[in-house]
Amino acid sequence: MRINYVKTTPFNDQRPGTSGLRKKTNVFKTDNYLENFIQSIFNCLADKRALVVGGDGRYHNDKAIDTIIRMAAANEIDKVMIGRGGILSTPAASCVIRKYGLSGGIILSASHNPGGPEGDFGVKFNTANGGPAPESVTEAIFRQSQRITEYKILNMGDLGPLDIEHTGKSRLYETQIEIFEPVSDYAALMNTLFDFERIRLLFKTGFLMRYDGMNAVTGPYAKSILEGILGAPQGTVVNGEPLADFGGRHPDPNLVYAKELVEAMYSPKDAPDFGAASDGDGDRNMILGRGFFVTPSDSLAVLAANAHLVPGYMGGLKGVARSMPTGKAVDMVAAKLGIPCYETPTGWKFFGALLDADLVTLCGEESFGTGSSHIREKDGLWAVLFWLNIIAARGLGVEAIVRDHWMRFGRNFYSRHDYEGLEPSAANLLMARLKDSLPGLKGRTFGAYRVESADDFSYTDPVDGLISTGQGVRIVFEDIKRLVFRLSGTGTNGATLRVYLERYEKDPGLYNLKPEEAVSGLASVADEIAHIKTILKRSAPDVIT
Ligand code: VG1
Ligand code: CO
Repeated sequence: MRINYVKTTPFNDQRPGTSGLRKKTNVFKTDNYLENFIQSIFNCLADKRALVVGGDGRYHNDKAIDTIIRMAAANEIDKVMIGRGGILSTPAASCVIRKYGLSGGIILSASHNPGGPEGDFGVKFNTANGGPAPESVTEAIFRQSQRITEYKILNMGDLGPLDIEHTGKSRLYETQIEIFEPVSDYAALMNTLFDFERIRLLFKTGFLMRYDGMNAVTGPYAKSILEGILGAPQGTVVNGEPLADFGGRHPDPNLVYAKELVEAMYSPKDAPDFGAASDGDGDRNMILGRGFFVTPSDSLAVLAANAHLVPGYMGGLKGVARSMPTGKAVDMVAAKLGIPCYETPTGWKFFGALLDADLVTLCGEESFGTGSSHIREKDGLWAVLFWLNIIAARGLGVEAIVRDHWMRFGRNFYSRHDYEGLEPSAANLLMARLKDSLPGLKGRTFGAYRVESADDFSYTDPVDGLISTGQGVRIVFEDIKRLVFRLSGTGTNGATLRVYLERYEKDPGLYNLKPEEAVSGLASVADEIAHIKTILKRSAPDVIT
């Protein structure tokens, strides 16, 4: 075995977005593309003690992992831990980094984006706190990627790829290799947070659940924890096998892409009591009751309001945080609990700083992401177990818990409209014009809606004082109604405009409105203010969640 020094040409498109570097799989397969980015990460590593590597099992996962291991050995990383079979969910990676005090981790996933040769691939780099690298680090990696000329990789001679299918320790060149069981540490952590005994009793009484793994990474985790440890009936977990093409699914747990689960939960006969799904890399969650959908913004609020029933959170919450576009339901809970509520830009790294400083305990995003101080990533299965714990402790179903929540706090109707595959020039034009119009909006009235404030969100991190500007346009109307506009940082097909609509009501007579009915007035105002239809030449959003 010897080290090859391979010439590479720098790339200009390796700036990681909201959630790592995400590109079409074909781009990652072009010569030196992955290698260039990985070497850039290694060039920025001050601490080369130990890394964890794993992914969501999507197409190209195995090849990329083999490349990364050989590059890690050539770059003199002391130790590399690899999830058996190359499988590791994003939350489990965060758990392992923290538990074993590693220098960081490399997670291969494009999250909820489809996989396969025509789909997407991605690389995320997490630091020693277990969370996504902060901007200072990702920018340094990006600068490296633009100027490096060479990468180092171990030449295995005739040995072929390293066997990662069996757990155990070995040595590769000077690097210690440990293949570990990807579920164990994560399951042990969950056991410290939730009342597993109580959840076991719930399943014993015949409580029926359906968990859709979407043929992505969480299948093995859910099977082991739900069916194995907690005694849910066999078959509770469906689509539980991680597949390279996710079984042709779009592994995004929402009402559109988790259609099978939604149909089962809304079936007039024999719908299970509780339904849930996660995304490609396991950090997102969707929560359903029988014939009932819980918006992610409501879910965060319900978890906060019921946290005292869950062992890991019984001591109380330090504070809560939500991303700016996320509905304000959790704000109402924080006010009642008398704890701070932080509003951050989109992306988990901002929560990481608050969690590290012990300012918050729970946090969440409208995009089906919820998490807590237990790790530094959002955590799909954790949210599902949290819900199970609440259901078991309260003896109420999902719908009853949410309706009771609305009676106490009011209802935040919420909807997100996505316009996908846009010409970037059109999307940028819309945002630019919208920003230009902001100063004139205050005090103006659109139908029944009077603008209270309008700004381009900028965030000052309370911990390090760093300022992030241009984080989305928010237009606040009287009586807690809001519109938010921002461009996606994770799409790989042209640009995506996200319009977030929120309307708060505290009249129980209105609680049965359908969310789309409730926000239809706001949707018209959004078009009037941002000229969506004319600038984008679209008559309706592509996806509503
Ligand atoms: C989307 C979501 C955002 C989330 C990000 C990463 O970003 O809106 O809330 O943090 O994905 O999630 P954007 O920029 O496309 O809106 V994941 O599950 O990819 O780690
Ligand atoms: Co994800």
